[in-house]
Order: sequence, then structure tokens, then C-alpha cells
Amino acid sequence: MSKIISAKVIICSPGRNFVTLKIETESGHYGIGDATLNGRELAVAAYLEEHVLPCLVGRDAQKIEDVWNYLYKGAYWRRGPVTMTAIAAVDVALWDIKGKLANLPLYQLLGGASRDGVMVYAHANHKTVAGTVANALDLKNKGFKAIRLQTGVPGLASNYGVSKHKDFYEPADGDLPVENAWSTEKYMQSVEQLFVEARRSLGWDVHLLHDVHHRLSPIEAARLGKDLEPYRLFWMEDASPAENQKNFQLIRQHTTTPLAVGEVFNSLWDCKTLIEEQLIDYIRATIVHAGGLSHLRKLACFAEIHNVKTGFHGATDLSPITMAAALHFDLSVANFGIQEYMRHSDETYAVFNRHYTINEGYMLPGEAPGLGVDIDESLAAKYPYKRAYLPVNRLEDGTLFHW
Ligand code: KDG
Ligand code: MG
Repeated sequence: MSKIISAKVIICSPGRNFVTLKIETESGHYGIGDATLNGRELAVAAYLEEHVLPCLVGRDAQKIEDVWNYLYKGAYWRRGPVTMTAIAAVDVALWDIKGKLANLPLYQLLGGASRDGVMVYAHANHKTVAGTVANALDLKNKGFKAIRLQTGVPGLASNYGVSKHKDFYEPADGDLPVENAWSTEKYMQSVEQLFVEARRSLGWDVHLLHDVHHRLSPIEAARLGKDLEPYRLFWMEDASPAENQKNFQLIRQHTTTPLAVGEVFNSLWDCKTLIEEQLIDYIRATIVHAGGLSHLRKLACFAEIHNVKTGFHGATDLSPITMAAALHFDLSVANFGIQEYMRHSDETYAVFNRHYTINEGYMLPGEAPGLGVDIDESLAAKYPYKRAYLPVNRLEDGTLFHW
């Protein structure tokens, strides 16, 4: 028994907002979990503070599966991003404690290393095709084996994935949601050129990825997948919204471009059909938004028997705690595919000390017990929460569209 004696929520904004849960045990150990839900941070903080933490104190921190079910089944109300993010924060903090109690890095508790390193994909973006390809070449020269390419669309003022900073993309930057404009026709006319130029400059010994960010209908996504086949993408991500999982049957029938989906999913139930019917190749669920390591272990096993690999979300709105948890998971899981990597800002790294490292396009979680990430609470207190929304998107005629 390792009794939980306290649990608290820490909210800070070192470059962007993060919500962190810290759980302490009677034995003098503590664990941390990420509880950040971009643009809805305070909803998760309130869910934790008002509804979860009062039930945690006194429980055995070692009983991770029991606590998980207590919070999932015990709420009666199931799933949803706020609930599943809160559960993930508790789950990851408890795994961190278990690692510290065992004096082992987490990947050892998850079955040990299945590979020497975790292949990550980096991000190249620019408003022009030439600029994106030049940034990608730079990343390739730095040793990255896989690169996601996004570029501006001629005729549109802004586009998903194209940012001021060349290494990462930080879309939550409005005190109220910024309004973007979208035209599928303009996008479809321009995107292929990016991959023509990319293959010409980068060659074929690097994996190329692209995120459609839920902007196409199934038939449009089918066409894009087909058009991009000659450039041998590693994956086309979130080609179409997937609430209706059968949408992907149409896409799958028409293209051999590998498909990745799932950064907005909260549980296995959001991708059961996608996986069971082998409609996708990579599942992108996020540790912090899909119930933590305990739930994703089940999801990954289910995916494994259907030839679906992992390709977890790793944008900057997932704190270094989630990145570390993902790396331990990726290192150990049998059906690992790839891991998204976006550099956090220097302020973020100063608040979250980390043991994970990156070398030649591969990452390792480090050998510190547990997650190998800590939070500097006094530094965190110097960065108070700042409200920040993700943008919304409208078609050129004003119709509200998917962002
Ligand atoms: O909070 C939303 C971002 O995490 C998301 O827009 C980033 O699509 C994304 C990606 O693939 O990293
Ligand atoms: Mg994405």
C-alpha cells in the first residue's frame, strides 16, 4: 500500500498553458501527470479539483487499474475529452509513482525496450513551397528520418500548420478564437506541388508526412490520397473527420496512401471500427486525451492484431510530461510506428526538467525512475494562466467549417 496523501493541480503558462497534476504518497514519493486540453484547460482543472481529487486521497497509488476504473466506471458519465484528460493525468501520475517505487524507468515496467530508439517526425512549414522544402532539407541534414510538410495555400491568408516559428506550430494564440478562411478547391490545387518539390530536393531516403487536419470530405480525401501516391507518403493524417468511422471505408477503397487518424479521440471506442475493419494504418490517440497509459495499452494491443501501428500525437500543447510518457510507451510497445515531435519553447523546458533526449531523429526517454520529468513549481508560479483559444475556420462564403 502506498497511500495517496495529497493531490493538487498546477496551472502555468511558460510560453503556452499547461495543466499539471501532482500526487503525493505517504511513502514520500510523488508523481506528475499532464492534464492539458488545449483551449479548454480550466474545464479539466475544475473537473479534477471538484470531482476527482476528493476521491483520490486515501487510495492506494499502486492500484492503477482499480483507480482508473473507479474514475471511469464510477463517474457513470463516460468518455469525452474533459473526463478522459482528467483520468489520463491521474493514470500517468500513478505510473510515475510506480516507476519511482520500483526504482525503474517506466518503459521497464511496460515490458522493456523493444527497439534502440523511437523514430520521431519533425515539422517543416512555411507559407511557400520553396520555404517548406528548404526547412525540411535543414531537418534532414540534422538527422531526422521523417518530416511532416505543411505549406501556405495561394489565395488563403493563413493555413493550418504554417506558423511564425519554423520549428513548431502554435495555433492557440487568440484571447478569443481567431477566424481563418478555407477553400478546399484552392488547397487541392496546391498540395501536390509540395510533394513534387519535396521529393525532388529531399530524395527518397526520408519519410514524408502530411496533415489534412480534418478538412476534406471522404471522396475528396480519397482523391488526394490517390494524387499523392507517387510521392510515397509515410502517412496522410486526419484526411476527413472520423466521428462517423465508416467515412474511412470510401477513402480506403481508393488509395494506397497510408492513413493516420485519432489525435482528437478519447478512447478505444472512437476508433473501434477504424481498427477492426483495418481502415487505417496508424492510430494517433494522445496519452493525455485518451485516458492515459492504462487505456492506450489496451488500444495498442487491439490495434496490433489488426495491423495498425501507433503514431502518437506530440504537438506543443502536450506537455513534456506527455512527451515522456509517450516515449516510454513507444520504446516498449510491439506495434510502434512513429512519434510526433515538436520542440517546446525554452520557457517550457525550464519549467519541466526532462531526462529524454534526441539524437539523429531518434528519441529515448532516459533512465531516471518513473517518467523522468519534473516540474519546477516556483518557476511555474511565475507564468500565470493566459486564456488562449484555438482558431475557428470558415469557408469563403462564411460557412463555419472544420478547423
Ligand atoms: O491542439 C491542437 C493541436 O495539437 C493540433 O492542431 C496539432 O494537428 C496537430 C498535429 O498533428 O500536431
Ligand atoms: Mg494533426
